[in-house]
Amino acid sequence: MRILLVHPSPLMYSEIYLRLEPLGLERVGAALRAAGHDLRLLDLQIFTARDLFAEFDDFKPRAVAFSLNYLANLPEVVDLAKTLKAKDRSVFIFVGGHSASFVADELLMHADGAIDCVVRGEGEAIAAQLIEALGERDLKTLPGVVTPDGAGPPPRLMDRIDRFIPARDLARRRSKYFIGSFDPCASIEFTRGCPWDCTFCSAWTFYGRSYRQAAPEAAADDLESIREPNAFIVDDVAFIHPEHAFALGREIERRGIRKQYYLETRADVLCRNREVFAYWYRLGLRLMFIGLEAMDDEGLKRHRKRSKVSINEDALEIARKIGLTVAVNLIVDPAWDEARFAAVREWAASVEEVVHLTVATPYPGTETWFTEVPKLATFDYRLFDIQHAVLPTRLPLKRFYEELVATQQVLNRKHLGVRGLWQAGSKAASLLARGQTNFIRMLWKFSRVYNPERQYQDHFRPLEYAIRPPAADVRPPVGQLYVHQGRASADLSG
Ligand code: B12
Ligand code: SF4
Repeated sequence: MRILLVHPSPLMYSEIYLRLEPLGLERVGAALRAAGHDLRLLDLQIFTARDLFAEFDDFKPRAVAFSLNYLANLPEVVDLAKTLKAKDRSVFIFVGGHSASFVADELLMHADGAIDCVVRGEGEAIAAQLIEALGERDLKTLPGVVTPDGAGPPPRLMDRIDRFIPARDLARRRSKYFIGSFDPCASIEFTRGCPWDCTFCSAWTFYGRSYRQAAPEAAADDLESIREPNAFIVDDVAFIHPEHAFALGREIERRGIRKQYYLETRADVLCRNREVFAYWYRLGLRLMFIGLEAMDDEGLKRHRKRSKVSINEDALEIARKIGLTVAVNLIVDPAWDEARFAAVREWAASVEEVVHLTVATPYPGTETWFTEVPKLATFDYRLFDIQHAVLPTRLPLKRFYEELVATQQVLNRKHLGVRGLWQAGSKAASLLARGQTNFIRMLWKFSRVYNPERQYQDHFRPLEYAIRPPAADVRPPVGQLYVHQGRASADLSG
């Protein structure tokens, strides 16, 4: 069958810092291709809605599959599905991905018949079965499938996460994918899931707190097939288990694969496994992102981060000694006032690392969805991108954005200070020489995208689709938040 895979457009953060290949769709695409289907993929982070409609008319797909990882993209996906369905009533439209899995019923309600079903959980195992079942079987009997008439049993976890190597050839204009000076940059997955349980995060509830690893040989096969000189490791928490990280590294070394790597991990994992990170530095690891989240132990406890400020400090010291460039994240509490923003600016100016700020946002699938939702200040999905305030702010909203953006600007300027600009300049020149312009564009775009007036005005856009809050403000038993019910929590000891 002809199937068109679609990734929605970028959110604010991706307009500046990065743009990455739609790995989930490439994995689902690999599974559909293995079942003999004819596929095309259109990534709206690069292409426009007009391109999508032209592709639809040209390819004449019998099914369209949208990826919906980000809640803020929900209205866009609903509108696109409605337009495509109006063009051809017979086309089968389905949606999968992280956020879709948590708000399946709501998505179908807004789509009003334009979306035929939502697929909850990982898509590789079920996508081909779903297509095969069309017109043959009642779709609502399939695991993870939710239709307007009812839902099938819970989705099943795949036995091996490396069963389908991503169909990377489906992503067109690959030179558009980058992160900072890693331009161009591919993405790769070594592990799936997270065994921790932070209150603001849904990475662990999606996979039922399970944690699976790709076989080193399969991961190296995948890496070897990547042409880009840089790779973004998409794992939620990289290198939790040192033996797996070393085995991956040895396989990469044995094959003589040379690339530069970016990854995201936890401070305590870095402290515990410092020799792993030092070894990976020798293999090409250069950039790393650590979610510090709070500047005091009380804040870390509130987020159930299961770590301490002293561990965060040790981790930064270790990373500096290894020679890694680190970006850290702090969660902005909507209760922050001018003094608090000033204190953060002061702290950020005192450390070497690049500091990112994200605004506390309760998402469906997290525990904070139940504890914070009674306070929601907006029901607009589009504002759920952790760059907007969706909870009431202590400062007047406009003032809050002024402080937020002023702080981000200071941090950005520090990042691109005299030394940084010089380095960025020489990096930019070498990228330009190779025809890569993503990084250079990023350097000049900040003020246009991060703009307090724009962020404030975003709250007053007409609201067509409103978020459906939970029926009661009681936290359900944790297991009920899980998309994949499967496994017990994995070993954290490393
Ligand atoms: C890598 C990653 C990114 C990459 C994005 C890569 C991309 N182009 O998609 C980058 C770094 C750009 C990114 C940015 C952001 N991210 Co992010 N990201 C992730 C992360 C860590 C892994 C996603 C991934 O690639 N996994 C590997 C692939 C193979 O899995 P997958 O995409 O989930 O796909 C599987 C299933 O979801 C499903 N599936 C997916 N699509 C489809 C489609 C169909 C039809 C079917 C059947 C199935 C299906 O099957 C796939 C295979 O099993 C997730 C956490 C997580 N564990 O999911 C957060 C996560 C998705 N990100 C999140 C957030 C908040 C953001 C930002 C808003 C953060 C910010 N600082 O502003 C930005 C916004 C980005 C944007 N859209 O513009 C949140 C989402 C919250 C929400 N509910 O909306 C998550 C869940 C992290 C978290 N802990 O809360 N992110
Ligand atoms: S450690 Fe990271 S991925 Fe895991 S639950 Fe906490 S924030 Fe989410």
